[in-house]
Amino acid sequence: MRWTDDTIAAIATAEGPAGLAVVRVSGRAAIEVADHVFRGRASLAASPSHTLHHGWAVRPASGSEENGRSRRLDEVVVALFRAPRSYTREDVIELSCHGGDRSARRILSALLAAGARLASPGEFTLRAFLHGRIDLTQAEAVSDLIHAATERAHDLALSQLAGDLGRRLDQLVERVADAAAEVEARVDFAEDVGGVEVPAHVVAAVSDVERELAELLADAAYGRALREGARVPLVGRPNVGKSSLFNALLGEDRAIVTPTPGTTRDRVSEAIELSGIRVTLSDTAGLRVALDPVEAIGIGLAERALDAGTVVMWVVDGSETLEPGDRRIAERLRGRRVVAALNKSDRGRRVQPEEIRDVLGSDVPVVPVSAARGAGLPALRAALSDRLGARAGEPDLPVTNPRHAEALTRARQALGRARAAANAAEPGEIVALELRDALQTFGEVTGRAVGEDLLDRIFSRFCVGK
Ligand SMILES: Nc1nc2c(ncn2[C@@H]2O[C@H](COP(=O)(O)OP(=O)(O)O)[C@@H](O)[C@H]2O)c(=O)[nH]1
Ligand SMILES: [Mg+2]
Repeated sequence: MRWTDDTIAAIATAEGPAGLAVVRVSGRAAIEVADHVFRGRASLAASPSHTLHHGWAVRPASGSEENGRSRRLDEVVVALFRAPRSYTREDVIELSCHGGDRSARRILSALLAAGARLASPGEFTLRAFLHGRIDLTQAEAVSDLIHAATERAHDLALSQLAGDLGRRLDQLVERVADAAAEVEARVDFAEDVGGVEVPAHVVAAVSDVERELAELLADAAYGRALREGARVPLVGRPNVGKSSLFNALLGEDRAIVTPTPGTTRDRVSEAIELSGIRVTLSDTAGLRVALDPVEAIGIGLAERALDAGTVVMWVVDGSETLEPGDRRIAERLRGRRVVAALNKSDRGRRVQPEEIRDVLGSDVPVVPVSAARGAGLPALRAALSDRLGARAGEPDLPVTNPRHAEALTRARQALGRARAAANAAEPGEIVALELRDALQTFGEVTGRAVGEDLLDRIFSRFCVGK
């Protein structure tokens, strides 16, 4: 994807029956191209910016057509935005037509015939970024906003879209840039300023920024779970009550429950919301040696779900003593984030939480529940949400994107190296180099220092028309 100012067009709305659809055009010739397909009272070229025009979209008659008449495509309202006061900062036209599959497609095809090029995914937003209207975090927020699965995720995307993260990073960048400038000045004018030693206030400023970055990153895992959702497979021996618990958590009878072991042969997945996170629970076939080929397929799926899981819910029949089968499963769960449910608490308890913790580690929450009676479910939900990193209240969560978290972690490491070098009285050049490295890394987040490759990767995940 190169930086061009040619004219792009795309359908901005989802397909299917709907009240309206919107076709968007942006670029140098946007108004001219739109005038080719629009018939209203006045030409768009002669109209002022930020005006609406009612009329018809048409496919103009080609020279070879017999009656020489243009063909109506739909009744439309056209919004005209002249550069630079537009989404992309270029001339932009938005044609609102009727929804459904035909209108927008025929209008788009007429616009392409009139000289526009079909936009790549995210290309409108890419142009907004390249023209400096928004930074890269804001551009990425557009995509997060569209894909937000919960209200909490939506709120976070809105805050990022409004530039909250970008502004916070700009403040940190300014302080690091000041520190770097001061260290470099001392290197350049060592004689005038009395030595190249890095002054204490510069070291203090660097460690302040490090601390703020650590705070930003502290909840990055929760932020990521909010942005991307989490997958939680329920695993355990056959007949311990995985399907029953899955149903109880969903509050509806979705999965098949039978007293015969091995009946859940498919994975069944459903999403619930926990602390603003979309949590996809999946009921799985019991992990054991398969008795028949169909069940074997189910077990294969369970093993795959285990690999993809963010947190695993291990279901044990707590009314019976642990079996070798339970211990074998525990072996496989070692090192993963686990929540253990001691099910069938209505039949008494013969498994102690310590037995579970002895196998899986002392930090594993063990919650007695009864899927049949619905007992213990709030505690189980709370343990799961805690395991997903959720915090109570409305924590400040600016970092939701793993790309940002990864780059900010590198920036923090570079600052740590700069501070260590300064404390070890290493040459100022070394300290300055690390500070510049940190600045470069901040630039990857805000988009001030990004290459085409990264932009391609980011924007290719967008919808076309956005
Ligand atoms: N008493 C009691 N029985 C349960 C409970 N949960 C599940 N069961 C029973 O245990 C059997 C197996 O349950 P199911 O959910 O199919 O287990 P799965 O094989 O692990 O999916 C069924 O007969 C359920 O009714 C519970 O909390 N208490
Ligand atoms: Mg089952």
